[in-house]
Amino acid sequence: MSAEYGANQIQILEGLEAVRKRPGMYIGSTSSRGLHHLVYEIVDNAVDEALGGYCDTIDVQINSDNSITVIDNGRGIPVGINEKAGLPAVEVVFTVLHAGGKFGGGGYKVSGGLHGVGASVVNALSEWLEVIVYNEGNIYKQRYERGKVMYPLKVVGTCEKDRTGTTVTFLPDKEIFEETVYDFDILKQRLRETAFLTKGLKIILRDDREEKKERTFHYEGGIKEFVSYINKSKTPLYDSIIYCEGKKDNILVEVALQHNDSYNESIYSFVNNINTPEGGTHLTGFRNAVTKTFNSYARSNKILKDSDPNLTSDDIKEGLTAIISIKIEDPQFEGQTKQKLGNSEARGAVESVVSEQLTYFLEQNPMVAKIICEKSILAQRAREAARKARELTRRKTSLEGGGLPGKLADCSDKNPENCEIYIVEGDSAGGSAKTARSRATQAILPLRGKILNVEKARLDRILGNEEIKAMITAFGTGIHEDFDINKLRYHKIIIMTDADVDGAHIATLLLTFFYRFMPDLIKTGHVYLAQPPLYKIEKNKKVWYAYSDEQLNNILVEIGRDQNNKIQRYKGLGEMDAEQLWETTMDPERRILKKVIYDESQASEIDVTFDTLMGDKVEPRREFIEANAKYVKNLDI
Ligand code: TTJ
Repeated sequence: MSAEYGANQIQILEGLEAVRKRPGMYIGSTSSRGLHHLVYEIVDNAVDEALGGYCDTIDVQINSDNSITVIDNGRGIPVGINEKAGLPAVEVVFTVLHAGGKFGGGGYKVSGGLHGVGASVVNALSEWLEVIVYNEGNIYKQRYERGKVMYPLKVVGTCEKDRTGTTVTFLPDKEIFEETVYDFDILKQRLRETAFLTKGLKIILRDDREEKKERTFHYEGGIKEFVSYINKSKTPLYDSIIYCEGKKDNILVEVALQHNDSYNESIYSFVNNINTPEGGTHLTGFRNAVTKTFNSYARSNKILKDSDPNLTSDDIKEGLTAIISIKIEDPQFEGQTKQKLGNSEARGAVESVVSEQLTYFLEQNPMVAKIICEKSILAQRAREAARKARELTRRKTSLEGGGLPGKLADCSDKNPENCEIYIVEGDSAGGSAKTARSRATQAILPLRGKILNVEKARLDRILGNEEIKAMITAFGTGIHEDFDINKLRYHKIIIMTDADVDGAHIATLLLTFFYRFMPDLIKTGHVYLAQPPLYKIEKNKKVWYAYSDEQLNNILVEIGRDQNNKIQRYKGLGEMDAEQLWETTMDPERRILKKVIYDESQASEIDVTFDTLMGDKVEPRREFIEANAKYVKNLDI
């Protein structure tokens, strides 16, 4: 053994020891995240082989002891001696830091991206790792423990000459990782994404622990299928998925897109299969191309008139689902988290490939082009209208007391803490409430009929709605990012609707509006539901009110059931005169208010609830109204 060999060995051991000492520096964390990262690190090496066109199947297995096996059918990591290290190349791959890519000889590397630290880091952080290479009819094997070579690479058997590939099995080190149990779903998510991004590649994920599971991801359509997958739970605006593919300056560009009927965008960008959540030059190129191409198409086809302003990228992105995937030899990642592509040549490459092919697609598919242009023009108008509406409400609220809605009967007290506003269903009940109220502290805002469902309308329509405008100006807080709780003009906002299904529905629509536009109003406990009585009971000139059937029964038991009882069932607020309304529902001394509460930990659940129940189906809506109590807490005042 030469002196040089010995020196190399020492270097190697020092290198891997450094990884074990400061694992976070190499894989980000030693939590579940880092644990799963080990798998991607190994799989990405096999994906590189697939990108080169030498491998079409990758098997990933979670073994019963939580070790992981990754099998590919590529050429196999070379077993020949690497001159510089004087060792088999495969041994260098697993024992020398940053050795990845040295044997690739060009090409786009998935491995080596963000945290692309290579197989040697996985080896250093594994209790043990075994690699098997099938090559030229021989089966080679080597084993490592915590990075240390257990024996020189050896031939352990023979195989068919056409059987080639690499198999790696490793057990993450419990001394390093806080978590050593693999999560099938986490791996599933990431491997599915990898399969979408590498068209034609078949990835099989198997779980051999107690609960046996297996999933295969294989997409001949690649990112086109990725887009349909994302849009599956939405409603696409047209059938085709627009696809652009090309190569420029040695950068491979792939883009797939389709619009759906929502108002949100779902755009994901990747560089060498690595997600770039902060975007970068490739995303800028995409945005430029899309904006330029749609504007010039819309102008030359007179969909946009000469006097119309240009569409912005935001207009075109409304309801857009898109995947931008590029392959580049030397990706430069920037930004705080190194998740933003910096290579300036990527901008031009994406822009030119997308402009050219999108232009061609639009010319070939005028129906689709028209749908997208029209959707974008609607978005443009909505944005303009929303801007105007927002400015209007902003201006109005800034004028103290001025510009209040005509329908509002304001209170005279100017201290918001003392003030309440009743949002009342219907003009007639509004009239009674105005007569009944205590002028100093109680304001009344009557709303006509059903209010707009904000889940089903675009911002401009919402802000153009008279009822909604009236509420925003009356409250004084503004909405969304302009919302300022300190400007709230009434510390109690009280929804007063009929005690029937329609009334409950109106209350729900109002709560939805508050939830979407001024959630802090609910979170800070300023929203209440008034409780009008259901029954009026009269006996011998005495009067009782019942707010539930149970209460009615209790009263009847107390006063005795006989013919002298006169029971009236209120079908709506309108059946009460002003005095009755005051006594039963508005007098702070006697009324019952329910405070609407907001459970932060249920936020996404509430989100889904509103989405589902503001739909067209009547039954679930009824159920929600009954279940409404979940979000509403009793509060007797
Ligand atoms: C490199 O260029 C010569 C032929 O072999 C190429 C290569 O490295 N192929 C390769 C590596 N295929 N598969 C791998 C690989 C697979 C796994 C599962 C893990 C690792 C570290 C590498």
